Amino acid sequence: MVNHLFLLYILFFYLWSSLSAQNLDKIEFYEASKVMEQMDKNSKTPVIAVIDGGVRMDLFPGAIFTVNENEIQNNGIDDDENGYIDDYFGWNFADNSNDITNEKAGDWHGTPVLSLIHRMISSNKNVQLMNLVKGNTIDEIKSSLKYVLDLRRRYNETDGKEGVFIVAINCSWGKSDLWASDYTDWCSLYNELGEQGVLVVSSVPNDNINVDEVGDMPSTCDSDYLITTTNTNINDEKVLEAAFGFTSVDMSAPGNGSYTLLNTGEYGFFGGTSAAAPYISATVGLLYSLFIKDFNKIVENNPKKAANLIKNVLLEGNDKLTGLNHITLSKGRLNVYGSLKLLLKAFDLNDTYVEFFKSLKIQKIYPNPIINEVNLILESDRDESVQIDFLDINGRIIKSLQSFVQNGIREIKVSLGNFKLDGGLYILQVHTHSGLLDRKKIIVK
Ligand SMILES: [Ca+2]
Ligand SMILES: [Ca+2]
Repeated sequence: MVNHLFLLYILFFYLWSSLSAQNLDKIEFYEASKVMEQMDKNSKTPVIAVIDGGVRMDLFPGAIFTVNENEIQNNGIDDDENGYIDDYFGWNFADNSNDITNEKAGDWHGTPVLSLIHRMISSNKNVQLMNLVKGNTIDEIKSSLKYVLDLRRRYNETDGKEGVFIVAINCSWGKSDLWASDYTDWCSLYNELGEQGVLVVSSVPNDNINVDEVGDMPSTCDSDYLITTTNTNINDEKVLEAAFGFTSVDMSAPGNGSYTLLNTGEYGFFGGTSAAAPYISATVGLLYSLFIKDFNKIVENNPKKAANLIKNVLLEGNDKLTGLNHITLSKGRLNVYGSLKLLLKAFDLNDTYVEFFKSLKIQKIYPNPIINEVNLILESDRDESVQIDFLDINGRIIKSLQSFVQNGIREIKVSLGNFKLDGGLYILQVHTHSGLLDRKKIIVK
């Protein structure tokens, strides 16, 4: 009996870690982490503000939350004169108090959202979070955005002596059927935030609608500092129940199938558009957390330009998906690694970190399912011979072929000849003697 329980535990643990990992794997988070671990950290700690339903603070380590240092806790005085009394940890815009937990509101939504961000920044130690509780009225929403704006502006104006270095706001919510033209004040806040160096990542509705046609706020706001996010699944398809829009929706992230900490304190699935935005917000925080001398200078002297640059690398460095072609502006799904590479490239640092970059990649396999011939598009940074293996689902090599890659992109045709593979799922793996490896799933008909 004990053995069975133990096996079940192992199975659960395996499932949990592989479930949590697959979305991060999709956005090449682990590859990016390997490079980021080698880099020095920015001397300033960037903060991601999460405007949501409040969280169960007891489920997270206290050190991940930033504090408003110019405010003295619980003395009944608005020490920093920002209009909010004792907002040491943040503010609750729903009941106008400094209680940023969700105990009173009973809202379960903020914990999984914040936890998804926490997961990505937890090993970095140089990104913090600010948890703000969202109100339901548009005035309360505007107040929460203004609150962040004020803290970051104060930070900029005092050279970091006061205020908070907030670089992103995660807004896993919106208001359906509204048009930017009716809410110019609300929209202009995203520009004002951007001017101070704050990007806002927002989620589209969980509905298969075109927000360009039916409206949505803030999706329809035309701001260079707003990143509107739809939801893709692990197969890189847009989730059916997720909105889209060629002009209003910037990109996607794999929110679907996210396995995260729920408000109950247990792990579980949380996979709507609300789960997509956090991957992007966390990436913004991570990119700002790095020591990139010339970039850090821009952050200090021209925060708006820095925000623009980060938005650009997110949109340009993502993976282009045919399914997002006519329904999002950038046509792509978040790729942390791709974005990091573009940021480093912008400051001529590619060569410095090149040895940490994975330099062999299977870009595409087609057709898939295959019959007895398959084409591989391989990207490499060197000329080298490679071995191409077909593995069964137990990881056993059942067929190997030799070929070579060249610096750049090369297409290889692989013929199985007389060798017959039974129909089913296989793994195609390409590896070099120098230890570079990439693999992809294939189906044999
Ligand atoms: Ca205050
Ligand atoms: Ca106070």
